[in-house]
Amino acid sequence: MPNPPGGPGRPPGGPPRDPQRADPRREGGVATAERRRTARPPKYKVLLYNDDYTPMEFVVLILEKLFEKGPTEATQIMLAIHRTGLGIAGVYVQDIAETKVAAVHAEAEKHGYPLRAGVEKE
Ligand code: TYC
Repeated sequence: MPNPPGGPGRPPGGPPRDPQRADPRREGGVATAERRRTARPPKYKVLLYNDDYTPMEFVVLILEKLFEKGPTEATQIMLAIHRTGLGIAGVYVQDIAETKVAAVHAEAEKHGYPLRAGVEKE
């Protein structure tokens, strides 16, 4: 169901809230009653680093298979890494991000390529 007018979580009836304050989630955490019960877990960027030896096609394949990118986006990310030195392959909770890094290294080592990945807190 869509949110009622005036913001989510408001009981029906009563005066409309000041529209500037319609959504307490935008107020810096004042409305305790409407705050999330569970904090969102911190997210981690998985970074891929450029090197001179890993083939471009292999990096595109890694981005498609391990990071669920389509061919166009995978190619754009790979080229950005090639030009700038690093790029973001995806953003995940910590244990997933670390598992992705290990999978990149395992796959690269299997093929004898020096491709490296790492995580960085968002
Ligand atoms: N620089 C590599 C080449 O010219 C391609 C490459 C792109 C390597 C991205 C790693 O993360 C990387 N073959």
